[in-house]
Amino acid sequence: MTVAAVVPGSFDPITLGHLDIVARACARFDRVVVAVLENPRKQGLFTVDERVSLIHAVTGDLDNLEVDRFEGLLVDFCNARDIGIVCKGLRAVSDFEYELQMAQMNHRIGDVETVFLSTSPEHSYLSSSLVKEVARFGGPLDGTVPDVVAEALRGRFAGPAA
Ligand code: COD
Repeated sequence: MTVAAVVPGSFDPITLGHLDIVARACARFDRVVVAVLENPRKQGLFTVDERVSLIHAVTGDLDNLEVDRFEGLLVDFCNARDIGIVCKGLRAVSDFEYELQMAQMNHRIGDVETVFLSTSPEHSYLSSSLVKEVARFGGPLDGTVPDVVAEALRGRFAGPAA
């Protein structure tokens, strides 16, 4: 039996924390799909196309990984792609409450189980929002995002402060 998992998120942009969870998911599941949410109500720093290509650029070594996008409910994406497991990273207790609610709702409305991987300690403080804030003001990005993402962030914030 092939076990497939989805790692969903906004990935605006992908950080080393995300990447760690994705790589660890690939080591445990036969097939892993990173699914980028297309949210028409929320404009990101990067377009969904840009996020997808940054993810491709930093995951080339993961043979059992696919990158896709979805709109609407995650469970509908899972059903359409024949995926039974949602794999999420947990950073802190503050993540847990919301993630637990989402896991329970996803279990109720779709036939999916959620598994949580605990963040690696060196990545526990990382979020896309904080990384964008550091980048916006020209701060150092080493240890937070892959080099190609750091370059994209610097390019986005080049010029007069936005
Ligand atoms: N270490 C480990 N894990 C991390 C880290 C880190 N440093 N940073 C982020 N993560 C994990 C997060 O915990 C999350 O699980 C995942 O990576 C993605 O993070 P983000 O911030 O890119 O994405 P989110 O949290 O905005 O993504 C939310 C979803 C898109 C998954 C969610 O909103 C969703 O499924 N939406 C679709 C609508 C739906 O089906 N809703 C659920 C019905 S209840």
